[in-house]
Amino acid sequence: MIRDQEMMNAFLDTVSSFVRDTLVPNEDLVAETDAIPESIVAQMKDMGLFGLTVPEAYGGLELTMEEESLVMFELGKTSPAFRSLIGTTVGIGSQGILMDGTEEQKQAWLPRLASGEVIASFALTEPGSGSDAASIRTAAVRDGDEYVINGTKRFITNAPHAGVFTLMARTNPDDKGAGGISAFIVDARTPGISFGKNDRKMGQRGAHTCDVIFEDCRVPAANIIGLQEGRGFKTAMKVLDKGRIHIGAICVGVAERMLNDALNYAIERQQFGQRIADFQLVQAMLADSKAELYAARSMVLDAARRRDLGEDIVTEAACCKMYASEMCGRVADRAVQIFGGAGYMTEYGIERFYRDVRLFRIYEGTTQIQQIIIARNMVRAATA
Ligand code: COS
Repeated sequence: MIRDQEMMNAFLDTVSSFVRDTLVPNEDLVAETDAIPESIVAQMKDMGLFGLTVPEAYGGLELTMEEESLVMFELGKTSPAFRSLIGTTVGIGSQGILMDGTEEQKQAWLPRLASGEVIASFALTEPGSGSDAASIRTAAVRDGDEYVINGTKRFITNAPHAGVFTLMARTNPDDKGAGGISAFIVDARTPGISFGKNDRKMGQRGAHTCDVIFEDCRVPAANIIGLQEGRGFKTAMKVLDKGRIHIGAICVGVAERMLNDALNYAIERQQFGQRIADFQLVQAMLADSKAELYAARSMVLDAARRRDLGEDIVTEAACCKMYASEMCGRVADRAVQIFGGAGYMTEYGIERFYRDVRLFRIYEGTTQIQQIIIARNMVRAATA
């Protein structure tokens, strides 16, 4: 759903110019220094990028899912590290508070998230719990008006920058599954929280992840999202459903960038006395990429529109995440192939994208987890 087409077009133009004029020229610097310059972070705040999904009542832009997807198509056309910086605040770090939080919890955090003053992070994954999210062991034990939290969270995106965590922890040790989990809002400055070293990753330099360790960390009982124990797993799943459409949209944006770079290279590059763009085997790679990109874009927009209408989109969100991230991987591979030897060389930039996009098939639920979600829902619907 697009609320005001004219305003949306103006905002998309602003994002598109920002990507072209500011972010793209800084891609190499970000990769070399493993950091996004402060001046760029400030511009992102000014543009409202941290508050894309926060309701206007709390100072955000309140984009619909369709609008958010269109913005991600644009923001995707540069190094994924830039999107990653706003990604957890716009998505998985804030949406639990928005979806299931009390009014007081929303008032306390959403305005500061929308302005970019505080970065939100989503702490679900643990050393022993990745795809099997219901098996988390981080424990939250009630003690008067507080919970005492102990455990380790792993690979937490933006943890080194976070001001607040949406933390999933087990409040009922007798329930080893999804029902024993609660979601907490945890101020990152709470005593008892420490951070591991930044992880060294395959790609996405400039985006940071690390372990977050909770040792006798005391969190007020008033910080359980929605003040209800045992609802945390469902909150996490709802947050991830939305996040998966968002990731699908980003994959479309990055794939468009890579395909565009490959097309320009194929037009410029001469071999056997002609430009390689005129060779049919190169054309096949361009055409397959274009068609798959179009399919992913259409899927994302369809799922986003359905979500805006209030439909159940669990299956569609998983389809988007699976198809768009796999498509993005294939486009990255073909782009490197079209660049040939240059595709393997750092200075041409395409090898960096090839490494950067590998993560999309893994985080927020691997391709295999999406397959399980899709097929389970099919079987359930057919046998209900
Ligand atoms: N929305 C709302 N509720 C949901 C839900 C969703 N999308 N998916 C599951 N639930 C509910 C179920 O209805 C069930 O509730 P009841 O017990 O009341 O029936 C409960 O949650 C448990 O669901 P389920 O039995 O399906 O859980 P599983 O342990 O089988 O796990 C998967 C389900 C595999 C889908 C889940 O663990 C998952 O998404 N894993 C990947 C995690 C991930 O993406 N990690 C990335 C880390 S963040 S970057």
